Amino acid sequence: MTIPVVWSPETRRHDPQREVWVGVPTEGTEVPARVDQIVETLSGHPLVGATPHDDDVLRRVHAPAYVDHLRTVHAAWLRGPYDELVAQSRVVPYAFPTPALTQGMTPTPAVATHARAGEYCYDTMTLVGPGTWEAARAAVDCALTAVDVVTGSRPSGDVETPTAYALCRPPGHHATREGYGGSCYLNNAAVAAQALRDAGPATVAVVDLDAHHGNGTQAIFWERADVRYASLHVDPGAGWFPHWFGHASETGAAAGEGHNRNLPLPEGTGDDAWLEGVRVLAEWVAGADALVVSLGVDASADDPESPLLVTADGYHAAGQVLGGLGLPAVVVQEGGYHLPSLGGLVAAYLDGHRGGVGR
Ligand code: SP5
Ligand code: ZN
Repeated sequence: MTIPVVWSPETRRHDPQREVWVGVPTEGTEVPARVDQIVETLSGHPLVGATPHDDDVLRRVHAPAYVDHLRTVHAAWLRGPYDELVAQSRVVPYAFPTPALTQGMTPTPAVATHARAGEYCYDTMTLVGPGTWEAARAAVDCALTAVDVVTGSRPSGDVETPTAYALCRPPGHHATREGYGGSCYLNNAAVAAQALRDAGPATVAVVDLDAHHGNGTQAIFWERADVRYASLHVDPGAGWFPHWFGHASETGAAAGEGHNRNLPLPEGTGDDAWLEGVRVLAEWVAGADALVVSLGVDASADDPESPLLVTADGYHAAGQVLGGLGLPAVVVQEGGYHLPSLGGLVAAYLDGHRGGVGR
């Protein structure tokens, strides 16, 4: 059985070149070659080109002022002109108006682009370059086109089992309503969930298998009961990104109280305990009308960005569990950084989701 793979060559245009981590420029791991690896490995599935969608859903999931900032900040940087002044063509913030600075006062938006960047970007690892906006926006089109496939407004070639995979890059689950970080700019999974809601399903569940907690998705749906967020990830309490969120005590607020669920896992967790967590989350979301899977494959033992030890067999089994829910599903790519194994892990998940046995 095959699953439509929605992609766009534009997603390759984001080339951050580095991540500034603990003050040191390191070689980034969220690289354009990830797209090629996945496309090549999924060659047995039908490839669908993403179609352009307007900004309607995007501007309801994200603050319009943030969307406008992301679209324009690189051009502003070039006018800086930081490329001439400091030989730096990528937008990198250096100061952040967190409560440590603002102390209850309302800050006036900064004039300097290098300060303005800190109003929307919450870390130093997530650089904006010449093609970043185009790639992130194309990733949103991948997610929205996958929703079209699943909701039947676009032929999928297989109407019985409405499932589609969106090859989104850059990833999205760390992007909040008003900002970006963690290698993420626009929250593709949140856009998919909102678009599914708009298309009919009364409740949507987002199950996040990325090794890191999807703090952005959690934040976007924090006060909503119609989109439930469930995540399995390395414990931020053990010192892992996103550090401040992802704890089991975070259960939502207001109308969303009880509609958020985090299962933090210890470093070194392997298939058995991870799959037990997948089953717990699957049971918890079973009553939903549609499913979004935030498919990060960085929980793999080979991955350089996480200490979890999940195997391809584990991802295959996770696909069987979530596919077994029998819900219309949009599977959205999140993290996963070990180029040689990345595509195989995605393929393993998708084969499991569609009830396949082989890889
Ligand atoms: C979507 C996603 O998986 N984002 C991951 C963000 C976590 N990155 C934080 C850790 C950065 C440290 N990387 C330095 C490793 C040196 N190779
Ligand atoms: Zn991750």
